[in-house]
Amino acid sequence: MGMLTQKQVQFLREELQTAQNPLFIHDGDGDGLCSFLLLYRINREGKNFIFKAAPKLDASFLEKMKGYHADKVFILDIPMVDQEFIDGLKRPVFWIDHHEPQKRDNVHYFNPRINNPDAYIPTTYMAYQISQKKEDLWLATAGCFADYMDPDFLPEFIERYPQYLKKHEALPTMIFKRPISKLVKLFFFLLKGPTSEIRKSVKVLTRIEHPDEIFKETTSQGKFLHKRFEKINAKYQELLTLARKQVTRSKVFVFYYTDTHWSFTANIANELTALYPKKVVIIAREKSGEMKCSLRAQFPIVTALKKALEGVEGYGGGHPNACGAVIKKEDFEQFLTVFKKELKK
Ligand SMILES: [Mn+2]
Repeated sequence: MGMLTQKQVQFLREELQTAQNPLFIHDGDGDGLCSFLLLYRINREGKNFIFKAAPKLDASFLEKMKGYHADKVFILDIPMVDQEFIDGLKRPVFWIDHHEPQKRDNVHYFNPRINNPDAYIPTTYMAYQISQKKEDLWLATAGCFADYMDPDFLPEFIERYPQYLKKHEALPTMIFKRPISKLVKLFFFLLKGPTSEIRKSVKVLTRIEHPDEIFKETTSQGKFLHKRFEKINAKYQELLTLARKQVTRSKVFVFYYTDTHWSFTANIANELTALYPKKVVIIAREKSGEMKCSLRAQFPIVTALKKALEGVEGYGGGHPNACGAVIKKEDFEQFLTVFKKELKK
């Protein structure tokens, strides 16, 4: 299947155990955050750095890393890391990821796609293989759902937390329509906003033992997170409602997005795709004469995208069902016309 082998799990567990002050550099999304929380909660040692400039971690971040005085560095859910960055750390580096496999030296690299190109194993899944702390099952489930994976331990989650999910259903239904959807969004939304608030939220998250602390406000630290979540979620729901009002009968739904402060594009695109499974959802934002687009569907679209990009000034690509593209503003209408035609083929 492509998950970590027992030997790899053992190796990583030992490396964590013997670390005095590990630094966890993780992606700024639900999978990245849950991976960090799972690994941190094994020994409660070390610090985290949220990497928001995805996809590439390069040498420009080295200076910042020095301040952490880490003895080992764990890189989680980050697609690309420059060789210069790895070498510049001058520390043992452990890199766990599940994007396109990369070739680098001087790093312990774990990626399920090396041996199985079709494997879809979020970083959280591997982090939970390492942690195996039953009390953190809720973090493992939320992180896998955040990256759109239906993990094999889900029946156990349903048994332990029926108030969040009563039964197994289609993935989009569980992620967007059941109470667990709030738990999944939590790990995205708490990473938005001012850095000081993000840092505080993550610190509090490391100490939460049960999701009810948050959603039923059974502890003061849970209540703090819930308040902050509700504030951000209100902005998200407002945007989602606005988007839904603009849906037409067309196969392609383009939502023009302007707000730059709260970056909800990926979440909005995912949720709209779940709500309108037969449509292609394009979230488009204009920036310096170009349309920056995030495209999603529950069916393959990348071939139609590539064809539609041929006749215009622009570029793009990605996964079969989820792509990104940048198109010159003047060419955008023409791009859409060709894209719609290509989708019918
Ligand atoms: Mn991921």
